[in-house]
Amino acid sequence: MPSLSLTSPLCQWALLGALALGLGSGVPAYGQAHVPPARAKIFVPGFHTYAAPLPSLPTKVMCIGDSNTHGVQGHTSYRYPLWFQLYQQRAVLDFVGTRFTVHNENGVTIPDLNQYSRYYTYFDRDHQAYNGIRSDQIVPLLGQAVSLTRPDIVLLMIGTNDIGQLGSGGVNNALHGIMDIVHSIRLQAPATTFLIANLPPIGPGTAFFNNAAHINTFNNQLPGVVANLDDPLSRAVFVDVHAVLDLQTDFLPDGLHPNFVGQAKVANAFYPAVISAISGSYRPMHLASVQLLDSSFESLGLADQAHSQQELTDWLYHTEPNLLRGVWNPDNVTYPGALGAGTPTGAEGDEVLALENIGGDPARAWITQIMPTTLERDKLYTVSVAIGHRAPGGSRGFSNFGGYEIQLLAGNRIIASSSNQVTPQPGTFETDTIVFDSTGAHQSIEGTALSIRLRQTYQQYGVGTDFDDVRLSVQ
Ligand SMILES: [Ca+2]
Ligand SMILES: [Ca+2]
Ligand SMILES: [Ca+2]
Repeated sequence: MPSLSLTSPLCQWALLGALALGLGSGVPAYGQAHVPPARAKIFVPGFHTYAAPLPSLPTKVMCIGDSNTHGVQGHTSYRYPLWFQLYQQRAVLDFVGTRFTVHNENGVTIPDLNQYSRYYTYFDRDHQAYNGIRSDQIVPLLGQAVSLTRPDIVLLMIGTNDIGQLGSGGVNNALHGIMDIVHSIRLQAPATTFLIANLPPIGPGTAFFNNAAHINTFNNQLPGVVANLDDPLSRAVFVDVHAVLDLQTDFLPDGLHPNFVGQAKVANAFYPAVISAISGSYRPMHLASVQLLDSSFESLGLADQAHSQQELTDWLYHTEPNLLRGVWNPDNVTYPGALGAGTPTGAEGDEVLALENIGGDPARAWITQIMPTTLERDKLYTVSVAIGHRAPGGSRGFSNFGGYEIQLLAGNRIIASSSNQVTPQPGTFETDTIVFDSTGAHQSIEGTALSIRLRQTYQQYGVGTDFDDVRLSVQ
């Protein structure tokens, strides 16, 4: 591929554009901005989500769970010893989450600072854990936190409250809850590595002790569930914390929460898996070829004017109540040329993706395709998508243009995007293109899975946008 020198007209364009956008000296965090000759648009990778220069990107770690992650009775949970263990190894980490305290129990809102003397120093207190919570209850609480932080690694230890509250039924509840947690996180952070722990034993001292035997049933089944969740592009790895804990020595008097010693043992169990997730063996795999499936939304084979909300197998959906998403086969009032199996002007085939706003904010709604290919250095990635603007009077309605955003992600990071850069004439599709030049791409995104996301952006009731002919080329 041709390389750009700093003095080339294209590169000057890029720098001017970056300044005009208020991005200062705008050194791209992940690779070089590249301006396609045909259309002078500027892409400064990383600035969509990370405003500050990031010379060394930290790996983002989200600890998710119940009180044994939240911290109770003046204890911090395993997060504290794990943080310092990793810190000593000079791991560049950011614990992430929207919560940052231990549980308020009997008026105790902070850990015992005699035992946890570095709590208010450089310990990163951010987490996503909730005292007393079951796996099914935490699923709806994760969406915003994950979309804000897009963790690279999730540490997950949950199910004790499922089993404590629900007895034998808690086993399946927790196993399914863990699957739901993983799936819901992947919708927004498709290349996250999951380190999933089994459950500590339960001793006398808690009402949960009646159900203690079910912990073993759960723990026996969990490795199989984790193996099924494992994916080359989003690893799921089993972590055995049960084996390292001793009910006699490692628990608070309630028999439920590991004590200072037990927390360190839990941290020890997670530690090698976190190191592997950061450094190599659990990172998402490299795969060879680019492939985009159902890229023209033709898989349902709909008749003229038919609309279906059936989810497409090859796309992942993250929807909000106000977004009506489906596939339809437009009529030729909406798009001239679309009669029967005719192709709308600027589209491909006779069916298109339809994202329609039925009442408000669809900003967090999108559909995603994760591709079986990973980001490599010194390549030029080009994504193009045909965007459709419906002419009024057609069979489907929603003819006020709904706007759009196209995003290209590497791992969980947006490396290029375009929002409403083209406005097609009513009754036509116009193609928008985004480009990412991976020359000098930061090593933290090299080898991460590529994915493409499509969104509808305008928030008024009654607007709609059609999408078609999604393409990715690598040169
Ligand atoms: Ca943090
Ligand atoms: Ca199509
Ligand atoms: Ca048609």
